[in-house]
Amino acid sequence: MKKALITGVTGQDGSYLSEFLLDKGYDVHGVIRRSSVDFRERIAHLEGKEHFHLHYGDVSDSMSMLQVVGNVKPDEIYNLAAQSHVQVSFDVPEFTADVDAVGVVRILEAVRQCDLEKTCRIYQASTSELYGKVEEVPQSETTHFHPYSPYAVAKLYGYWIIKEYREAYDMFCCSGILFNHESERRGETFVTRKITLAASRIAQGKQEKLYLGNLSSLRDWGYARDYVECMWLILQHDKPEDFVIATGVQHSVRDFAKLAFHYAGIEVEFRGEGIDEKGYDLATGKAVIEVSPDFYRPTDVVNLLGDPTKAKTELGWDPSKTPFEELVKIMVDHDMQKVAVERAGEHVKQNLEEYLEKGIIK
Ligand code: NAP
Ligand code: G4F
Repeated sequence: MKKALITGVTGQDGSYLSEFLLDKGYDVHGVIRRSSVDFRERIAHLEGKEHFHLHYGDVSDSMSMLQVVGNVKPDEIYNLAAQSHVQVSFDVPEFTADVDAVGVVRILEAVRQCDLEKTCRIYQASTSELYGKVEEVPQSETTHFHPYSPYAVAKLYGYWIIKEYREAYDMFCCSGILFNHESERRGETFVTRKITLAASRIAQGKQEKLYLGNLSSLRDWGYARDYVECMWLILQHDKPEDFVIATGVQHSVRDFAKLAFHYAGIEVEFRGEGIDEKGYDLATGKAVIEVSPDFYRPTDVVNLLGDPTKAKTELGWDPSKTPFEELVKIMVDHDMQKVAVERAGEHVKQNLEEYLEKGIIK
């Protein structure tokens, strides 16, 4: 039985990857951080399973990583741990560098210190943000990097230190340069999930308006569930190499919002420009989407489109498994249901309070 160690196991990708590897028959070990709210929503359904184990650790703490790697002795490590929010990286640049850049070398060194460098394969969660202020469209494995945020600069260190250890110590370590991938488990402050949740709340009368930043920003959005397969394929390849993982299809934030609201039952038309652009509900004439400069970034990456040819030909991965329209629908369907359940819960609570107050129930 192969052993895999996943950092960032509680995140969107960590949860899907855990499911994927358990299905493949792996013994899966995840690194978790202590938090005052010990509610690990995305992996709650896996806790207690025979081959799923959790270890406390932190990639900013060398000793903890050394201990976890030494105890588990994994065949494969998937380093997904990161402060992964680009806008937040402008507020906490030093912390982002510690986790997203130096965290990578801590893992590589832990593997070497535990004498596992000849047996343990390492996957590094790299990103299309490396292309930043893009120098070529579409972007491939040979496109120049031009990082455009503290997050991207930190991830660039991660990319190069992986390459360095591969060449210096002959280690099997690789970067997957993943373009944006989303899901119903996506963090609620990333633009796609922010939109699908807001569309669901507005459709069910729980929210008035959605405020967004740059509506014209272009992304190559895929489904996270499909992308974790690629992480595994990269480590099963006969030689250690880096791969671009993307769909090869591009849409704007505006396109995403229009389609998400459509699936939530609201037809939206955008009018106006820049900060004055608004999305109007065609049935009521009310503006349901507005632009707020609070969500503008000091430097924004606006034209990401990946070329997945290498992953397709060398790994046999299918980049068109979940088309854009299906992804948006999956997310909206999930959030419509989530909001409906929340509303039902509020209703029950209200009734209960009323009955208690009136003494109908004690
Ligand atoms: P996510 O949902 O934000 O998850 C990040 C994970 O990292 C969480 O489990 C978090 O734990 C953990 N973490 C943060 N700081 C840590 C630390 N110091 N030590 C240990 N764990 C730590 O991110 P995601 O979307 O799943 O992305 C996974 C990885 O892929 C990240 O490295 C991200 O930068 C990269 N990536 C993502 C995309 C994308 O579109 N999703 C694209 C390219 C690359 P807590 O739950 O305790 O906070
Ligand atoms: O959803 P986002 O925050 O994702 P971003 O910045 O592309 O980063 C994500 O994908 C990267 C891969 O390229 C990962 F490496 C990274 O870890 C993360 O998962 O923003 C997407 C775009 C940006 O251009 C942003 O300016 O949407 C624009 N946007 C417009 N309004 C907004 C908003 N982004 C957010 N988060 N919130 C808004 O209200």
